Amino acid sequence: MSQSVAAPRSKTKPKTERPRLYKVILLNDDFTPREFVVLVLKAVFRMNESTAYRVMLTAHQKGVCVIAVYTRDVAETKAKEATELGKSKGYPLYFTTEPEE
Ligand code: TYC
Repeated sequence: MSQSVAAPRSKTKPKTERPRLYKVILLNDDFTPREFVVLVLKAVFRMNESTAYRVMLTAHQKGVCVIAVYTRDVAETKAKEATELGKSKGYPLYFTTEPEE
């Protein structure tokens, strides 16, 4: 009676690399009302009032604030959506994205 022995499986590199993540960055300006910035942060980035206020204040004081990290598509879509909300009210509010190191 012959017995078969399973051949060792070849070692393939598992394809589990994580997608690169992108930061969404809020830039300060001199014209957008603070309350409007807070409103946009709550609506687009699902922040609560106190987090949104803290983030707005950081951008106001330091010039910029990293507000969240997402996959590229999500980061770009949210940054665009938030910037458009400001634009629709005539404000220069601006969100940009940047890859994480
Ligand atoms: N600097 C604005 C003001 O004094 C408020 C503001 C904060 C605007 C943060 C943009 O990213 C910003 N009205």
